[in-house]
Order: sequence, then structure tokens, then C-alpha cells
Amino acid sequence: MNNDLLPEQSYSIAHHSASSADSKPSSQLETTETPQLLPPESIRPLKILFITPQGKKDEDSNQKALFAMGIGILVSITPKQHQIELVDELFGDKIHYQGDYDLVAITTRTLNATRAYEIADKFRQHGKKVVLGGVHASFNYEEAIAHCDAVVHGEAENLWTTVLQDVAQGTLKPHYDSRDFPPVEQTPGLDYERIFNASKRGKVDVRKSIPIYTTRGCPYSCSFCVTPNFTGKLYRIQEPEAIKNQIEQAKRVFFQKTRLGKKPWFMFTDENFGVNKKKMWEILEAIKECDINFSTFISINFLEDAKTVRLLVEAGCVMVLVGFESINEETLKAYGKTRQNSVEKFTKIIENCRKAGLCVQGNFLVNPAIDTYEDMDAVLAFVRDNHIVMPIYSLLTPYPGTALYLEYKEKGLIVDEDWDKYTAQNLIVRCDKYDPLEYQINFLQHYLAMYSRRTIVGRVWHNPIKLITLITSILFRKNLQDQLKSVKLGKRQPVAQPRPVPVSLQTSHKD
Ligand code: B12
Ligand code: SF4
Repeated sequence: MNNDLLPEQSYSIAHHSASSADSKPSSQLETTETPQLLPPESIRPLKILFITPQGKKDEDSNQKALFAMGIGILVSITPKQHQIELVDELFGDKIHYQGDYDLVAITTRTLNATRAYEIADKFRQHGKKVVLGGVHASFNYEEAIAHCDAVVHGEAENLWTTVLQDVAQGTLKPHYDSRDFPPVEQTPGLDYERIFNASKRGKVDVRKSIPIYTTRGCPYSCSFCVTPNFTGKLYRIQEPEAIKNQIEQAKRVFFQKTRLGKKPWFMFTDENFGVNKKKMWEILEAIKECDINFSTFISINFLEDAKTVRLLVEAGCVMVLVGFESINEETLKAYGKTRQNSVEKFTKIIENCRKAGLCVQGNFLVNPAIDTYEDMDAVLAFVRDNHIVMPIYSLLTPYPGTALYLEYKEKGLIVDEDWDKYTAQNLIVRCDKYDPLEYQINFLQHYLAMYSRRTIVGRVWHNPIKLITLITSILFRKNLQDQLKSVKLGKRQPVAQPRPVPVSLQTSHKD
């Protein structure tokens, strides 16, 4: 969450942002009406395979949760007569292309899009119907439809039963657009029992995080973020009691106590927890009794409030994930931010959180057009001095669907559109100030230095959660060492030529 810098636009890669993926005016694409929607339970039973693909360059260091939230939602809203199976490549699940599925449903992000297309192609060779959805396919209809039978654009809650009916009746259309259906005003809760039964995960201990969400959407408009054009500005909140029940169910079906710990670890996947402070407090009060640990994305601003910090800790929050993006006041100004003394302010907030028992994880962003090697040094010093837990350092990546993507496309600033490289660790935008390869190496060296032995020791010593901090730091360190080695060895990697802006993105948004 980066809305401390809002409402102005900012450039960064973050995790925060919400329901109408509005890359294309739906009228431009073929979206045929389903003549008559039958009661969902009357559709003939289908065998559905849901797949979460793993990007070819996706590292294990990307903190993975037990299942992708988009898939969790789809499973939970699929009418009960249908038979469901889950495959998650992030956990090494194997795909059986010969399976007798009526429908293969694949979720996409940019970094796993090419892998998703490969899987889709292979299933289609076996005569299976394939539907692609998720944030990447939503904004790249023309590209995605070449690999599947149908593309779903935007939030799927109010169109999914139509898709299933069309599959059952043999009338699947190439395109389903959330904007042609009623808006998702209330988001559904998760059916953990059904997810557990369909998934290949058994019970897990504290080392795995169980995903849950409490809110969807975000009212802000950061230009680097997909949310404003995707799940959208309508901020939807689940009822505290409903959240509590889901936590209890998830604990029962997914969690087992071991010597490593007795409290399950949940990952709140909200884009921006805390936009509605009163509701956030109600949720935190309600889940206090659940006896869990959890992490959540939240704006650093919200953490200035001592009551919020206290309620977070009392509810079991042990780690907040904050989008700092940059700590350099000059850089922040260049992004259009005018706030002064940000470093001092951040330091104080982080210290207060730690004292209260809350670790602060930080996301930081490097922009090759602005940030110098000295700026990288400054971020590194900030991470060390403040003992930031699990720092995530990203190279500016304009993802399709963001305002930034359109701006960079227009200005010709995107130099590489090999989606496999969209992990936020690769230089895919122009770098004029420095040699691009040297810049990439320098970035990785700074990232690795955030996981030097000395920094890890300081981090473990100063933070309340020691074992997890140590284990994750060692994992990150190992991944970064490997990455740096391969960039150095690989020297200049081949660059995939930029693609034309998809037709669907050339016109203004529908809302
Ligand atoms: C939570 C989160 C994470 C969690 C994931 C937890 C989990 N298990 O899901 C963690 C921390 C692991 C994570 C990591 C990263 N993330 Co993240 N993350 C998010 C966040 C904030 C919320 C995702 C979410 O839960 N959304 C709610 C669900 C319900 O939405 P959904 O998945 O889109 O699904 C809906 C529709 O898309 C559709 N749908 C989805 N799939 C399918 C499939 C079919 C067949 C159909 C019909 C429909 C359909 O139906 C669903 C219900 O409406 C988003 C922001 C956002 N707005 O999406 C960023 C976001 C997805 N992350 C992003 C990025 C960049 C990353 C990282 C690269 C960051 C980094 N520097 O490491 C890594 C990559 C990890 C990986 N391997 O993919 C970007 C992705 C941009 C892109 N175009 O791909 C986003 C969009 C944020 C941004 N910058 O705008 N992330
Ligand atoms: S738009 Fe919202 S969710 Fe996205 S980065 Fe900004 S504050 Fe976070």
C-alpha cells in the first residue's frame, strides 16, 4: 500500500489496488449474450481443472500462499454439482493433459502468461476447452484468445455461472466481460473445505501461509498499479463475523499444530487493508479470538495511529507489508510528492511498530530514469538501519493495464516485452543514464546486500519474529545469489521486441 503518497500519482510496483478490468471497451469485441440463464444448479455436472501456472523465471522467494486467491474465489462460487481439481505449479503439482476435463480454467499474471499459454495450447491439442482469466489475460485479449476458447475479463463472480452454462450447452463464447454483467457489489467468502478437497495440499504447519481476504478494491489511483483499472475503486468489505467464520474453517481444514508452532499463519491478500478505519478496527476486534498470526498490506500512514497498531497486534498481526517505494525525498518529489522528512517519519513509525510487536516488511522501487547508484545506497542504508524484515526491491515494471504501461508504450520507453521477465527483477524499460547491464547488476548487488550476513543478524536481533525472519532471509539470499550469478554469466540477454499496444487498450476506459 502506498497511499501515504496519495492522492497524487506515483510510480512504483506494489501490491495494492480493484472490479472492472477496463482495458477494452467490450463493445469492440465479440461478446454474445447468453440467451437464458438457467438456475446454476440445473446445469449438467462438469469436470473442471483449475490451474495456477508458474512463470518460467518466477523465484521461490516470491512469498507464496497456499493457493492463488482468484482460484480460491472461483472454486468457492462454482455450483456444487461440478467436480473440481486444482493444480498449482508453484507447489510442483503435475499436469495431466490426458485427463477427461470438460473445462480447463487457468489464471494469469504477466509473469506466468507465457507458461499459461503453453499449458492452454497443449490442452487444446488434446481437444479440451480452455478458458483464461486473471489480470494479464484481462488486459491482453487479442494475445490470450490465440491460445484458448474463451477469455474472461475482470472480476468473475457475476459471470462465472454463465461461462459454465455455456460450456455445458456447447455454446462457449470467446469473450466474457465483467462490464457486461452486474458489478460485483459484494464479494464472496471462501469455502476452505471445498478448496482443501480439490487441492493437492494436505494439512500445513506454520511454515505455509493460508490466504484470506477481508476487503477488495482501492479508492486510489497509483499509476504503476493495476487495481484502479481492475478490481477498481469500489471498496468492498466482508462482514467481520463472516471473516471470523472463514478463519475458523480454514484453521480446521488446513492447519495442523507441530513443534514449530501452534498458531496458523494467514496472509491477508487485500490490496489495501485499512482504507475504512472503522471497519478495519471492527474486523480486528472480531478476529482477536481466532488465535492466529497474520500479515497484511497496509499503508505506512495508517500505522501512525497507535490504536490501529495496538489492534493489529492484539488480533495476531505480526508483519505489515508497506510500499515505501522510495525513501529519497528528491526522488519522491520527482514522483510529484511533496512530503518532507519522510525518512525520519518512517523511522519513527517503524520503531513504534517494532516496540508494539509488529515487524515491518518494505517494498522499494528503483526507477532507471531517476535513481542513481547513490540512491540505491540510500535505500540499502535505510533497510539496514531500520531492520526492515524481508525487503522487496523491484525494478520499475509497467504492467499491462496500468496507466504507467500506456504512458511508457506511448513514449517508446519499454524495451523488452518478454512476459517471463516481468518479475520486477529485470530491466525492461529504457536506461539512458547508465549501461543497462551494469545497472541491472548493481540493482541485484544492492538487493543482495539487503540480505548480507550482517544485515540478517541485525534484522533477526531487532525484530519480534526471529525464526521466520531468519529462514526467509536465508532463502532470499540464496535466490539473489543465484540470480546475480546468472545475470553475470548470461551477460546481455536477448531482448524481446516491444509489441504494439493491444487494440483493446487503445481506447478510453468504459467507466
Ligand atoms: C495478494 C497479492 C500477492 C500475494 C499473492 C497471494 C495469493 N495467493 O494470491 C503475493 C504477496 C504472493 C504476491 C506476490 C507478487 N505480486 Co502480487 N498482488 C497481490 C494483490 C494485492 C491481490 C491479489 C488478489 O488476491 N486479488 C484478488 C483476487 C480475487 O483477484 P484475481 O486474482 O485477479 O481474481 C479475480 C479475477 O482476476 C478473475 N480471475 C482470476 N483468475 C481467473 C481464471 C479464470 C479461468 C477466470 C474465469 C477468472 C479468473 O476472477 C477472480 C475473482 O473476481 C494484487 C493486486 C490486484 N489488484 O490484483 C497484486 C498483484 C497481482 N501482484 C503483482 C506483482 C507484480 C507481484 C510480484 C511480482 C511482486 C514482487 N515484486 O515480487 C509477486 C509475484 C508472485 C507470483 N508468483 O505471482 C501485480 C501483478 C501485475 C501483473 N500484471 O501481473 C499486482 C496486480 C499488483 C500491481 N502491481 O498492480 N502478490
Ligand atoms: S492504487 Fe491503491 S492498491 Fe494500488 S498501489 Fe495505490 S494505494 Fe496501493
